[in-house]
Amino acid sequence: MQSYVTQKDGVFPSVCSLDCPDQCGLLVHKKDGKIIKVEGDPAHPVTKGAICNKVRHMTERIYDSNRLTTPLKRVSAKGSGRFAPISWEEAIELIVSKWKALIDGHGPESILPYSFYGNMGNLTAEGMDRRFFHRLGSSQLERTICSVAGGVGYSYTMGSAAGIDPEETIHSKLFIMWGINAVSTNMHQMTIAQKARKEHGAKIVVIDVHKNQTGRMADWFIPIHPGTDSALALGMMHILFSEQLVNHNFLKDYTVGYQQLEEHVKQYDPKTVSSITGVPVEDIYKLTRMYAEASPSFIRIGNGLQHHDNGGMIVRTIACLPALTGAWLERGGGALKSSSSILAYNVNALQRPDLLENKQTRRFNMNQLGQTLLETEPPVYSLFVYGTNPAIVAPESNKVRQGLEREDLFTVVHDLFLTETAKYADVILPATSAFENLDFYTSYWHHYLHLQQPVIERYGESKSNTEVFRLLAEAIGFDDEALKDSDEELIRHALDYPENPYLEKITYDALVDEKYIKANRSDDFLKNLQTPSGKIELYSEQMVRHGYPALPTHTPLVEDGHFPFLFIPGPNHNFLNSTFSNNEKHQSLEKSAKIHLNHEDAKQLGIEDGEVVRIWNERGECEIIASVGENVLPGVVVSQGLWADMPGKKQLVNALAPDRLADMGGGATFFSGRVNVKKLS
Ligand SMILES: Nc1nc2c(c(=O)[nH]1)N[C@H]1C(S)=C(S)[C@@H](COP(=O)(O)OP(=O)(O)OC[C@H]3O[C@@H](n4cnc5c(=O)[nH]c(N)nc54)[C@H](O)[C@@H]3O)O[C@H]1N2
Ligand SMILES: Nc1nc2c(c(=O)[nH]1)N[C@H]1C(S)=C(S)[C@@H](COP(=O)(O)OP(=O)(O)OC[C@H]3O[C@@H](n4cnc5c(=O)[nH]c(N)nc54)[C@H](O)[C@@H]3O)O[C@H]1N2
Ligand code: SF4
Ligand SMILES: [Mo]
Repeated sequence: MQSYVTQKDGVFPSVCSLDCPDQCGLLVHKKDGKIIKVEGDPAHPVTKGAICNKVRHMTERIYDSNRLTTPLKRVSAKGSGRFAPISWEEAIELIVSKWKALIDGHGPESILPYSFYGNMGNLTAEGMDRRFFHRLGSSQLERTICSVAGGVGYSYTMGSAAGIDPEETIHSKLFIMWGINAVSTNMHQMTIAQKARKEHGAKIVVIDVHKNQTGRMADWFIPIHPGTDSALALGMMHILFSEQLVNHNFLKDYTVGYQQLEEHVKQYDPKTVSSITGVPVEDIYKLTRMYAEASPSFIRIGNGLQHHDNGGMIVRTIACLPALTGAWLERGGGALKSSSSILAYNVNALQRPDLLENKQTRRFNMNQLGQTLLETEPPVYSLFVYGTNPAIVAPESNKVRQGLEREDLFTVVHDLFLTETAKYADVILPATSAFENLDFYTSYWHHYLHLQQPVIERYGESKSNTEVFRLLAEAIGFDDEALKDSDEELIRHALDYPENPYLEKITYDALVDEKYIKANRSDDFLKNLQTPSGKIELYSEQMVRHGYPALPTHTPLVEDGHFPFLFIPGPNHNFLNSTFSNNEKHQSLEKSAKIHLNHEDAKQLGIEDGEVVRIWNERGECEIIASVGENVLPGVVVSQGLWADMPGKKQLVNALAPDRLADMGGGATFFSGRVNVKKLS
């Protein structure tokens, strides 16, 4: 087959590389060897030709005049952002000589890789890089910034990261969008819900702390106090048991511990729950009866509600609800947090953890980068950042920046742009865009695995992640075959995985023909749960062993200073985390950074809509335009979007976010910080 790259003109299949559940099928239009348009692939069974505005403007990002074209070396003070071009040979030599000296003086654990899923391609995000850093024996990173707390919580109840097939939700009669801003962050789930509403009168209920675009589309929007969702779910369980709305046969056949749960939820009477959550007593009854009557009913569990101190327990608790009504038995009934177990591939073959000799190698939680750089003994002396932009996206940004400013820290950043993080680098390496690489993609929402074949030539002198780690391995003198595998070989290793029968027919060769293939999930999901008991664990002995209560429980948020407002700095519609926050087109779509404030609070503080306010706590401060209204409850402040500070504009919200860890998996607690607000005089 002729490669897409060598064909100057035409339309080529592709897949969206961004960290977004939808993982849309794309068609890339080329003229004279350049991309001129990116659109949705109408043949894709789930995403059906619809894509978001962000990616419709992807060409502007790929060919942005600020894209990096050559390696760069720092030529003045750290953080000043002044660099000079160097060759790849010089860049690799600089890195390797520095690392060799560090390894001689301080051992390989003085080096720390820091990465995330800026490109979701499995080779790019967790392929050759993992092999390389295992072989190097560097410190290891716990990649906990996104969904781990909820993932662990969900698994305590359900055994793995799997729920119903989202395509089946077209049959659902009730959609509860719980802590998810689906219009912005999972648009095709919203499309399915709206179609179900039109075709058979399905209802859409949104439970959120902010009435954003998703809330506005709901049939019923339920505002809730941040971090109290497990109390609401427990109150629903209280009513389900007390009004005999539970499915006893299902509980007997498929669950463990329902008798203990029935006793336990007696304490969560609607009045108590209302005082915790702010949801009126009659609404708790109404929601519960609606949930019990609608069949099939579907709960889409978002990521927002688990970015809290108690986020793991919140998701663990909500995940119990469908078992009480037996919703799982109906086609289109149940819940979905993530589908990532469905397309699980051979991670050990791809990442080769066996190459790491010292199994006691120290590990750092990525949510605490500032602490790691400032307080660790013996220190981390070198950081290699790729596929992430911690100067903006990590909590406690002021600490992160202080850490990055350390003169004795040697920082390498591999990215497409001179990001806020790259400004602190000693060496910057230019990265290819996903359209320039071979890779495979596994959605964490739908059940399709995609092959991405390169569509365009590499931009300037940029190199892919896998190429960079092959070069580093060679220059440092590692001659392991594992560090020489081609991208195609890496994909073949990853897909060779008999342990996951759903992948049976998904091979590299089949993907070259078909571009995307659906997991073959033919077994009975409920009969193959990966919990210790093989059943849905309403009562979990495993949790007791891990130091948690056995039954779902509401635990309040951690005290966070004495500031009056809870601050929820969420993502926005036109950026993807910090991606696009540096592209003019996307900035103009989003206009400006804002905080949403309840009009009662605004009145007390003398703040008018559109005025600039100062928000601060002991960690940092921002000055942002206030949007006053009824989109948030009193006592809550919400911002959207990960904007960088700009001259005269302090809008880096993560300067305010805590780097405490959530109750499970070392997850992030972006949304459990408190702030004060006042009018900027
Ligand atoms: N347009 C766009 N799409 C994206 C992203 C993006 O930045 N922009 N990011 C991508 C990534 S990496 C991820 S992880 C996902 C995240 O997407 P989502 O799963 O939607 O998560 P968030 O947008 O963080 O939060 C969802 C909602 O939770 C609400 N929330 C916060 N705290 C609470 C609470 O205590 N209770 C309840 N009920 N609600 C609460 C917030 O107000 C928000 O509306 O989206 C992905 N898609
Ligand atoms: N306040 C607050 N903070 C948050 C969140 C929130 O809701 N609120 N959300 C959190 C969540 S859920 C997540 S997932 C994180 C995400 O945070 P990040 O993982 O940092 O995601 P991005 O900001 O999109 O940055 C990805 C970077 O990778 C680069 N990149 C893209 N492709 C490639 C490639 O092929 N190779 C290399 N080397 N680089 C590439 C991009 O140019 C970009 O600079 O942010 C977290 N931070
Ligand atoms: S960001 Fe999400 S919705 Fe937009 S094209 Fe990519 S996968 Fe689709
Ligand atoms: Mo995320």
